[in-house]
Amino acid sequence: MTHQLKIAPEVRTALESGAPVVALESTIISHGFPYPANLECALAAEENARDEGAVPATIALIGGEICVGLDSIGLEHLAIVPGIAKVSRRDLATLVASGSDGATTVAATMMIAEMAGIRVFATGGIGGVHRGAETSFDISADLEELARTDVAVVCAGAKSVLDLGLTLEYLETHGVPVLGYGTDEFPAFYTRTSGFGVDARLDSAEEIAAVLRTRRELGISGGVVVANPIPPEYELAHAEIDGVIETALAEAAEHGVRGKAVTPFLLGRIHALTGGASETANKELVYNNVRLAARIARALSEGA
Ligand code: PSU
Ligand code: MN
Repeated sequence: MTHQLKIAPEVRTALESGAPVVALESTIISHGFPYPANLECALAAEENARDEGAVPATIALIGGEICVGLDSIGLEHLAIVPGIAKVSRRDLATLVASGSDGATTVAATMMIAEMAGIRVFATGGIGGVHRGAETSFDISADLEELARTDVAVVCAGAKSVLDLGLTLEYLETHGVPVLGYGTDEFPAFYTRTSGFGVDARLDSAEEIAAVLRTRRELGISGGVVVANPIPPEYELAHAEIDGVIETALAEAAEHGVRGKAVTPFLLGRIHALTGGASETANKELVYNNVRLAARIARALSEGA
């Protein structure tokens, strides 16, 4: 399988020697932020991984090649070129076969990380069950991937554009643990709280690594959500962000936005409506997640 992956030399060396590696996704670059904030975030996310002693491996398709670890030219390409395809599980083979570029979602990044042997992945927020899913059937493929693929995803919870209660129910049904890092509550991306609980609270990277190791020893497959709240100094006010999210959802409904376009549309509107406040929060929570993911990867590597 791995012969089909283009693994960057630094990532390959780290994986071969059991050194810590953190996977990073690329939909966040091509569809999660406007340029140049997207490039700044992608470069700084990699720096944060290095500062914590892990090798970053940003995952994307470039010309149909599945890249695990990108150089700055690859990152710039994803940040600048308009219209790069958003790649989830269903799209992967089609885009590889046609030699296309693609920005990988949490789902596709998890698949590729597992193929490469990377166990820890940091992102901003996961996809989930959308509000109104009982009629739209809009449930992110990220959740199904978490059910089946053996990678831990460090995130700041999920945005309340989603139905967080139903998202957590879905994860429970599929046996995906939601571990709160230093929190009893599932965070809602821009805010540290959501009113929903996590399955277990763990206060150190070592304890999280111990859960991942134990799952492997017990032969339990599938993903794990590590929910890491945004640092308090960057948290937005509930009242402010809730209103913006309602407006973005109403606009999506008004414009008849459907399918894979929904999440990028909502993210774009939230950024536009908050005039940059959410952009800073979004970047900082990503860096915070990358640093925790790096510490978990280090703890796994030290205990291996
Ligand atoms: N949520 C965010 N930021 C993001 C995404 C989700 O707060 O950038 C991206 C991730 O790549 C995620 C994808 O995997 O959107 C989910 O898309 P969908 O809802 O179409 O499954
Ligand atoms: Mn969807």
